[in-house]
Amino acid sequence: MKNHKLLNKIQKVLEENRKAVYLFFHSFQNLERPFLLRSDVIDIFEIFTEQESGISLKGSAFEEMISASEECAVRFPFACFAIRQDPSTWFYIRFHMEDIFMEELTVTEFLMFKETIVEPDRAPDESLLELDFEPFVREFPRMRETRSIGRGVEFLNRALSGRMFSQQEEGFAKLLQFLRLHQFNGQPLMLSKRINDVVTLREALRGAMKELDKCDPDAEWREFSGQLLELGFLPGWGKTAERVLDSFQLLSDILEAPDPALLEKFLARIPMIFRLVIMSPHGFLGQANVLGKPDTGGQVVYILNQVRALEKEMTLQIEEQGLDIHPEILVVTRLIPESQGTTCNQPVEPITGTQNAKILRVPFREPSGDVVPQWISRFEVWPYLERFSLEVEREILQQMGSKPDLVIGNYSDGNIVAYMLAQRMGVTQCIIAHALEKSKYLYSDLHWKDMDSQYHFSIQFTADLLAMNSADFIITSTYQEIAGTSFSLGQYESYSAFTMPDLYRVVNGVDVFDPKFNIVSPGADDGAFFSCRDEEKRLNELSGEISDLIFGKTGDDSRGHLEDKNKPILFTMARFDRIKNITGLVEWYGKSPELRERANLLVAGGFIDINKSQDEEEKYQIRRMHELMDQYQLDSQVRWVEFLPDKNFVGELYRSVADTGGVFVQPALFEAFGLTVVEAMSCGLPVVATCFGGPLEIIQDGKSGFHIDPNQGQKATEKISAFFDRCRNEPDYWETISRNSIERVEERYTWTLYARRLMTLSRIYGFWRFITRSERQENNRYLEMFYNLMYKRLAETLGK
Ligand code: UDP
Ligand code: LCN
Repeated sequence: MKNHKLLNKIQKVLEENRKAVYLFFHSFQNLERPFLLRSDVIDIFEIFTEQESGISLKGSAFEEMISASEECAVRFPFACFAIRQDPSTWFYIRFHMEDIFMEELTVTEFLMFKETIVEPDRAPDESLLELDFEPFVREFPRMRETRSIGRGVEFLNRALSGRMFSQQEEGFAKLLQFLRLHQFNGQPLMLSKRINDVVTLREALRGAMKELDKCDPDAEWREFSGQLLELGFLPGWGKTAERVLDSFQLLSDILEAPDPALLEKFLARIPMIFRLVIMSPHGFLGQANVLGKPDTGGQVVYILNQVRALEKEMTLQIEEQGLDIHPEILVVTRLIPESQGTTCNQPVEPITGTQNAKILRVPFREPSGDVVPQWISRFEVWPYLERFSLEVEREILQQMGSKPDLVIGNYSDGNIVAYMLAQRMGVTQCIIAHALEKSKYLYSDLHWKDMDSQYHFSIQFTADLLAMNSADFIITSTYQEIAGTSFSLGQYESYSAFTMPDLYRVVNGVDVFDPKFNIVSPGADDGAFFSCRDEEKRLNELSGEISDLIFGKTGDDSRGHLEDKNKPILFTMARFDRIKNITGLVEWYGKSPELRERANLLVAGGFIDINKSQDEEEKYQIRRMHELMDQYQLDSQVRWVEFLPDKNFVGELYRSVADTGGVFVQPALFEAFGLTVVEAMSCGLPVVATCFGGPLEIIQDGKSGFHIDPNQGQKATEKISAFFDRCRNEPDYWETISRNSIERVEERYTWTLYARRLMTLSRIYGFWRFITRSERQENNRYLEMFYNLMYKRLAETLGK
């Protein structure tokens, strides 16, 4: 047994409290399920320790183990626990429930134990394909501290520059090689062929800096470039003499004494990203009339804002480097001929508010070559993606005239296509998860066979593993998306070890300590979402329409009529997915006379007429909404309107709700990030949001909003009622939370901060990709095999 401190302590408890441990496990005999979650194990333990026979285990190492149990699998006479003290400390223990002994298991043994429970008729499958990515990164720097997770770039720079410059001259030669790479449309940038070794570079730098010292700092490149060109320097170092001198000094300092901070600063200004491709195939990706369509939500909003911010930042940076080049961005999605009133049937659509960014749409094709005319669900896209990626590659080359400098994937399908493109075109690959499915559906890995006909998770998780392990860097919106919290697993962490019985077993799928992870949080569109106190900007012209929306009579597209217009409004708005828990909120409200007395409820989402919906999950939620409105007789206190497609209108609605002294409620069972939360906060509307997912980090509970546990409806309504009471007693309280919300967003969640950071990361990871390319070959080959033998086979089978 490895020398885990906790294990030794548990061993001692077993020896000293054998009887209590036996009786604890004895209570497992009545279990109806073989798999227990952390909350189940804790509940069983609490009930047991309330009895006399259990008291001795209270406060012991055994209790410590129970609270850290991520899951427990039971098959008589064994109970196996996966213990997670934090993302770095996972271990597995097996208890013999009759003989009361324990032993540590390897991750493989633990996963095999689970497999035998799911498939009791099969012998333990020693030969099942086992995936382990650890050997490929063993020689690569890895972080150790949980607080460093999500700050990979700083760590990577420190670690790799130390390594690269340990043999200084060799390191400098690599840097020189990298600087000679840059060009745009065949025109070389930065260094000419004249500078072909480090000695020449040093000399040239000395000469150039002397020249520049004599120049007016504001002089532009064309005014002083003559001498520099002679020395071997090409455009790309800066717009003004001052900036060029600064870049030369940075490089010269690095060549004198390499330092990671200097290197980061220097790399961050190298002009190397001019053409960018953003992949997002599923759903309806357009600029109007798309929200409310199936599979279409925050990801689309995120991408359009991202593009505008990135183009602005790229233009600014390219200009600062003295180049007259217009960056180009293509957002690539699926062309849907039957476009349901959207522009998704147009092959090319310029993005408003940009100079040179477009949506490029490429259709899915059947094996016969016929175009797939209709929208298809994100769960069904897999058989089309490889062919799609080939056509996309051709279209990109045609549109851009050259390969892109960076490909960014979004969600599982966009990420796997980004992988295909980056591999074939040899470009830097970044991925963004948004909301992956694995953590949304309980036991989606273990019981994959039961769900595969509907969801095809076997393919999706394979795609996720490929994308995560091939990406040069990964952007997340929050920390917990990577590594979770003390009580929940991170979205990425859930890929570190899992099994899909009879398909494959993953013992090291992703490492949350990998320096490829970086937190770069999105923001809200400040043109639409601004403070309710900004009277000049407010869209007062919409007040009549908004008043109708909130207080109007029941119609075809609304239900309920708010009788008491003087109460503050509780507002919620989301896609009608199960996970958003909107009907959960309506039920809490229905059951809480206190809350009903204090506020009206406004719900925006879905359709009132169920026949208008195309989505099964949405239909279920619509049915449930009607049932709840009837059951709790809510028609005079709840106003339900259909989803709202116009962001400017939505912005003014948040502000109008703020005018009533109201709040925005986001009650999701899990929310990957939660753009609505940031939008409402930007408008100064206090937010009460789920503690599972992004809102946990966005909001500081009690300061810039409030957290609620979506599994504890009564407590949630009590907390909201208490907020309204406090607002009544302390006239400034609502205002304080409102102002703190705006401050919080301005400090952390803006698109300008996002774009600056993403551009810096792209350059730095691009650089390290170039430097470490030979070390990554084994990993790439392993992925290629996994792609061909597993992903492709699964996707082709689904297509038949
Ligand atoms: N949204 C909207 N109208 C609606 C519902 C949502 O405009 O009726 C917008 C909302 O303003 C936000 C996005 O859709 O910009 C939802 O993003 P979020 O991250 O909150 O959730 P997702 O839908 O991505 O899960
Ligand atoms: C998907 C989600 O479910 C949201 O939580 C995010 O805010 C959105 O994508 C944008 O990343």
